[in-house]
Amino acid sequence: MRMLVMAAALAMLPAGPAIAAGFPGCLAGLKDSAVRAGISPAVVARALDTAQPDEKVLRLSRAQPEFKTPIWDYLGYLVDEQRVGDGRAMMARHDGVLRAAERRYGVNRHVIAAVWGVETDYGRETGTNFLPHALATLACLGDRRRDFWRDELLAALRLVDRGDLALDKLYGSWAGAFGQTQFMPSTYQRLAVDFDGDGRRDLVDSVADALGSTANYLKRAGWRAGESWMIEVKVRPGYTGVTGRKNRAPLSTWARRGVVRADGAALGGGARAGLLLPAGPRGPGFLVFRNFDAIFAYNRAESYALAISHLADRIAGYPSLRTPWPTDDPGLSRAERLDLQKLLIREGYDIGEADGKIGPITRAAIAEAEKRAGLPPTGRAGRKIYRALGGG
Ligand SMILES: [Ca+2]
Repeated sequence: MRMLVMAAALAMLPAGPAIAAGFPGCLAGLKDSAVRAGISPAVVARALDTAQPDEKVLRLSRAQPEFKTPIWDYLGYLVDEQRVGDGRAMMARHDGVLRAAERRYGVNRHVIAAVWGVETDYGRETGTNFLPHALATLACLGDRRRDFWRDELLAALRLVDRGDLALDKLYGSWAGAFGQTQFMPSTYQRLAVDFDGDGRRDLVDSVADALGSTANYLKRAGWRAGESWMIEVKVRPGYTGVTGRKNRAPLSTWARRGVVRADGAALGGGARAGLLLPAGPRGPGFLVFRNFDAIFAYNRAESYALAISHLADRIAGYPSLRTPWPTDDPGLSRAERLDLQKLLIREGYDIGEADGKIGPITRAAIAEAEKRAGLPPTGRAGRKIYRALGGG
């Protein structure tokens, strides 16, 4: 753990004068290509004249995950009661828009809302990096895919040039995803729609445009109207049969393989699904349909698609997973993570201000607290250390 923290600290050192020295020339080249691509010189100048290499962006682009997050931590954080409740409130507030998007694109409105909730907490956390500078940094100094970043930079500037957005709206993640549902600029260029009809595609400030565009994205990714995305199932203990999103079979075949619905209802029919067992046969199982793949396309991680799928179900009023995760140390909600940080501060750990974000500093403190409590030092924000410190 400590070794990894040190490795992360080393990676925080500046790129070095030798590498950064190439930046002005590269930036000039980017500006030339933008103008040659037809973007107005005034927009290019305003976007890039003051660009400097962004060390934070480079650091994040090079960061290696310190450990694999257990699926129950990931879902505990992304599908907590707060996000479910907020999702229901936001669905009520934007009912007309969500129903209109569902009608136009055939995509279930709870899934649209769940993408919004997972991507930016319903528009609350859209990112603070100025995209032209972040993307120029990656296009000039990134370790890989410099052409990809250059193209995303040009796509972002084109959105400003054609009047969809003002330049000062281009704030997002270090990797260029932005707006209420975190589109990459090239995706925005291709798939964003003007769903409120004001003539601009504004996925930053128009909830209607963002939700309509998200529905359009899912439809283009192969969403089929009226079909399911996921159902929770159970397999026999010790199941070693077929799994995998792409290994689809009719539900009747899964029933023959001993798979049963977690809610006890009968499993049958010709709809085709793949079986996911993210924590092995003892944990919750999921039969996932073609629509799950459309959600997967949004961020290309099965855990991510599971979070969206489950959050959509929860917002729609379905219960939590029926099978518990096979662990004696489940994950925490966001409120509990914040509370855990306050408890660590009370214990004297210097982790800065409690913000609910579990970074390397909080994880190091958790590992120390675990040792003191006689627990194995995992550095995870789990229920055991939370209870040991008096939480819950
Ligand atoms: Ca609009």
